[in-house]
Amino acid sequence: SGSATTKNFTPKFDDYQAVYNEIASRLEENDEYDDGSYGPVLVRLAWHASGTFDKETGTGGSNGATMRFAPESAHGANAGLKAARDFLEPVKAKFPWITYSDLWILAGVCSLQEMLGPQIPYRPGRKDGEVAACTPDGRLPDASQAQDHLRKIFYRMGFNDQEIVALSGAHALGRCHANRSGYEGPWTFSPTVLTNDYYKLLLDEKWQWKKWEGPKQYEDKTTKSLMMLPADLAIIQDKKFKAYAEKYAADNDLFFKDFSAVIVKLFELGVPFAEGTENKRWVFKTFNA
Ligand code: DDH
Repeated sequence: SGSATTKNFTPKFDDYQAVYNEIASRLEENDEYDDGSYGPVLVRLAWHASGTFDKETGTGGSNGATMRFAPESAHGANAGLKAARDFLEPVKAKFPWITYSDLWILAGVCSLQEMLGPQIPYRPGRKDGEVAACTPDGRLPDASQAQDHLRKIFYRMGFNDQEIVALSGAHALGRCHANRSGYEGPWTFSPTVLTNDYYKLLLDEKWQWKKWEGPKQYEDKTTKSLMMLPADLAIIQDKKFKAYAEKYAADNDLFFKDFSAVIVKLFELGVPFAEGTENKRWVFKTFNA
């Protein structure tokens, strides 16, 4: 828009809603990708941008969008996320005033809401960083490991056990790709709709080792078409984690409420927001409401 090219342009809610709408309409247009949506991989981009945060040093987090640069773009955990970054390039070109770091998180928010998830309040304020701000490899979780590792990784970001379990419900969405992580398959039967099915399936299905040449992963005994990572099974193997998984399996509203709260926290880790904005987050209107 004309105003967006004016010097000293200060974008407002409506300007961010326009970016939201552009992402949502591109999600609809590009429905041939994967299971029919770029939504899951955009959520993963927002999560991997944020999940590098270290509360001791204040480094990492979504401020900076340093995954644009090597070495961070080449970290094993980020394999395949170029598809998400490339998807957003035309959006960045149309709205050049938004930072990559605000755009990536807005895309995560938009995807979660458009995939029928809860409202995810949002505030802008992230600035793009330099290559020197790239985080070291190894800050994101390793799928072959279990509860001790999950606690080490997520406590470093500042999360507790309940929050670890609530965040893990994001695996209702998307799938593993053998050519990205080495793992293969979706966690649920509806990988483009956010539900509490991840917890239900974890608890209700019988999970057995998949017999294949790839890395150790589980398959459901009934259909052999779903998967769980060793790190997913840890959510029901650990007593404290399991108690939360049972609550979320029984109550989708509770899952939505807790998931929204914890994903807002994740997306804001380490971001130096302007003072006085903590209680001034925006809720975007869904595109197809
Ligand atoms: Fe995840 N995740 N994730 N994940 N994740 C993968 C895919 C997706 C782990 C490993 C993997 C979260 C936590 C964990 C999403 C969101 C979130 C893949 C497959 C692996 C491996 C990648 C590929 O092959 O393309 C592990 C380990 C953990 C953990 O230990 C807790 C969290 C917290 C989130 C979140 O969003 C809050 C999403 C979405 C995907 C699907 C991506 C896609 O392309 O589809």
